[in-house]
Amino acid sequence: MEYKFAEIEPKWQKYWEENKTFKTNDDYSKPKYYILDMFPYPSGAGLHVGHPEGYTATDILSRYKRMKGFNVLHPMGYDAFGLPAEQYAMQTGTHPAITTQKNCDNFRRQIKAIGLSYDWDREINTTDPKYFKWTQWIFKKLYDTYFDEEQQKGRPISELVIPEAVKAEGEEAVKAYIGEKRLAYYDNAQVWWCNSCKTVCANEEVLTDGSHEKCGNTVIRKNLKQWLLRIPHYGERLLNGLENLDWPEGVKDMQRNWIGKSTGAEVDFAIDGLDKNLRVYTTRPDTLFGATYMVIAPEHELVDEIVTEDKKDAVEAYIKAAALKSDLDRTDLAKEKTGVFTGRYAVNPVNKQLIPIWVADYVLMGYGTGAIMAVPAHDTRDFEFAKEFDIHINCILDPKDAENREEILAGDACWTEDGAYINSSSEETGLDINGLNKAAGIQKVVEWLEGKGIGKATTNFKLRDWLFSRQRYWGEPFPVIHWEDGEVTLVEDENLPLELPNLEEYTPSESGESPLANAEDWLMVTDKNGRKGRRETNTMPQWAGSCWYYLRYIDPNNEDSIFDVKKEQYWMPVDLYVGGAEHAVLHLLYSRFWHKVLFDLGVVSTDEPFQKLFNQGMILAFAYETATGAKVASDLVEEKDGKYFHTETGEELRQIVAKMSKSLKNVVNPDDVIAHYGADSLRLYEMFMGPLDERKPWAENGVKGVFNFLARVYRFFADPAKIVDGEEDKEVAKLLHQTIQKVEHDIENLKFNTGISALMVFNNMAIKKGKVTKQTAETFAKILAPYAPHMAEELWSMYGNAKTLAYEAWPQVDQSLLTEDSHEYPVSFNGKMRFKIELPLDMPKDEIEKTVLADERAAKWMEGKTVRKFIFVPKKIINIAVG
Ligand code: ANZ
Repeated sequence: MEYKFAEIEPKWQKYWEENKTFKTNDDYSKPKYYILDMFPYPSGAGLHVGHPEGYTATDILSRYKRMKGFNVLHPMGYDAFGLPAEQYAMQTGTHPAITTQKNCDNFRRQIKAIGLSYDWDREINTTDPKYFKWTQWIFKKLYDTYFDEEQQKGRPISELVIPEAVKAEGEEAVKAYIGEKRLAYYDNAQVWWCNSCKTVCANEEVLTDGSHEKCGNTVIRKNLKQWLLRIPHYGERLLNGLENLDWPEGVKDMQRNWIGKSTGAEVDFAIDGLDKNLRVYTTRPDTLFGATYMVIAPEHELVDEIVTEDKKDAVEAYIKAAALKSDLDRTDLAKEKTGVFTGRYAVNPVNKQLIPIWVADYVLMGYGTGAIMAVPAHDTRDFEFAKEFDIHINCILDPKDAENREEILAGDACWTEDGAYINSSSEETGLDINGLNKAAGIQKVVEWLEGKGIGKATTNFKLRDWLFSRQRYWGEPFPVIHWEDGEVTLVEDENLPLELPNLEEYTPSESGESPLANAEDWLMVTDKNGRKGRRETNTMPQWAGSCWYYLRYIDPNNEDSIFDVKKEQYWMPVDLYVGGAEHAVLHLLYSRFWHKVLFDLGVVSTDEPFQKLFNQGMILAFAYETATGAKVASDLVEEKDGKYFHTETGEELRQIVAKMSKSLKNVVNPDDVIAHYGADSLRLYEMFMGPLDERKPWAENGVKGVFNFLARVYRFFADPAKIVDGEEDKEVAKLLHQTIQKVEHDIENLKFNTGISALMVFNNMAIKKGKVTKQTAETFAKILAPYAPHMAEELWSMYGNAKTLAYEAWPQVDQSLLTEDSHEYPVSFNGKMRFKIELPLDMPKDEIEKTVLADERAAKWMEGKTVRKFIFVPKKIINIAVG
């Protein structure tokens, strides 16, 4: 009864494939369950054991739900645009589509070898023109949508009401007005630019010293025309939508922080000597009396006007230097504050005092209005700045009980907590908030500002417009044409998809445009009137394809529309989405944004895409380091009696747990695990390692352990001599039903590791008893099936069943077998558990005491001692105090 997994597994994989066992039909008569995995980027390295962790979990649930009578949608695909294929193309000239195809084929082969029950007829690939046709279509929708503030929803741009005043200004003004409302727009945006590589760099590619990670050349800030998406309009909706989602709290919090809603006010300060106002955003309008200077961001549009003649050179030099810094560098609290005085003053509206206007890079252009009123007495950054540049500090909140009150009142320390207002009245303007508390202070000042028409309450979001273009070849082309007269038009739906041209050269063009600028034939277009145009050369970022892929699985081969409406209504929302925690913000926020826009436009029927989210924990591996902490590759390590030594130096090494990485040579390839132990062992071990959401190290021994379990299962359950007819033994029947209940409960709660333990316990019992009935054996095969489907199918067919068990009904728990008539008590002596004893539930206490004390196992713990107390808690514990 040898467990020949290498024969069993390919046989069933072939059966499933040939019979299309897991093909999903849109059977509306059944309840649906949509289980989604985060689809992989098909890298050249193939799968690592981290991928199958989430995939196995969702596969177990899918197989279980099918047996529970659900119509399960469980698809797989590839997020296949991306830089590596393009870089490979630059080096070798191999078209990225070819590399990608090869990698996808390898991923598919690897995934199939794990026996995952995907419906392969629904496979999608973001680089397939039949797929990205619809990515382009959605982009067009974004372009043609505006956000109606009043209704808090996206609406077709054709419904936008143009104010009369704008109309009066003429056609250009109307166009500009519409352009400002579109959710997708084309504008100058600041990007990092590497002059030696002639490419835009992502923030992550720029090192802290301002150099390009790849070539060491100093990058510069450059203004380039880019596509941007107005995601901040959906800030409020994205925030509120989180409430009803069954997502990890940590992920929700990260999204909340990223959205970063704050409430405050915009206030206009008159600029001395100019007929202009400087508008600031503040969360603390109540501190206006403490505003002793102002700061504008170096990129602020009024800088040139504000700077006085004698300060021009200094300010210009400062702005140049600031352009080289990242936002993080600029706002880091620990960094030294820098800035320069513009020579000009503003008028503080609450007391008419003149306060200096500075340019400083700790104020960012992309947040609020890009200008602030600085309140050094009560804001740490402003305090540091004022100290550095010797600016007046005016304390307006009495810290009352603070230890260093005198220091604070004198402006020698910063106070950021609440307090009672002082120095907060002005005879000249009539405003007085002295004595109020913070909430009342804010309210009074905002009302006063609104009454005077110089300020209003506003909400701000940290969320910025999403920079939605890259200077790359291997991405979705924008369906956009820029005409010589300045007009921008989109490619008509019937001409989608707009495919990528074939190129000889994948290196970026001289001008810094994407390689698409080299594709002359593709690039230049002429309309029927002879007007010349040029296609957009940027491509979409990798996020685009992954923003909506879950929708295409619903109807992946539909050529006429993005999907069938009825199918979408049936399948959405996704019931469970499983993937890595690294996608807590960007991917999940971006797809929620697109989904909400599509919802507003009536394309999808739900407001949120993913009802439940679960993050699997990262799989780590053992690694080795020397006494000085130097890492040693795993192939240079040998084990002797539980200790680890360097094979070359003989030095003893420390075993640590680290991320799998090529350099540590500790990456585990699922192909190797399958070759040694089989796919069912791989699956089982992935789940048995520990709770799904925890980080845990891969250990070869553990794989051996679950392999031994499966081999024991096979030796017993595949042995006809062990499978008998007749009535099942009472104890076996009871444990079987307890096991069904436990496995079911654990699958429903994604606690796969403990479900496996229950299966192991049952297997031990069966082996101990030496036989089980055929009915029991069949039931066991069914509850084993989600975990170890190849083995389960094999046993099932051995028992004479002709068809797959994938759609057999999940066994019903016989509750009557579970009602307890006895309980197994742990028995402790002086608080230490010594043995367990099974006692009838209806046994009176005095008889229990007699039985326990008379048990031969108790004698050892009572020898030479007397029983002082016998504590008995029904259905819980027995504790005996002896002394
Ligand atoms: C005066 C003030 C007094 C402020 C005080 C704070 C405390 P959050 O809460 O993150 O929204 N600020 C506004 N725009 C800024 C920009 N573009 N770059 C840097 N800082 C900016 O932060 C809002 C506060 O950050 C605003 O309120 C403003 O400083 C500053 F006791 O105004 B406050």
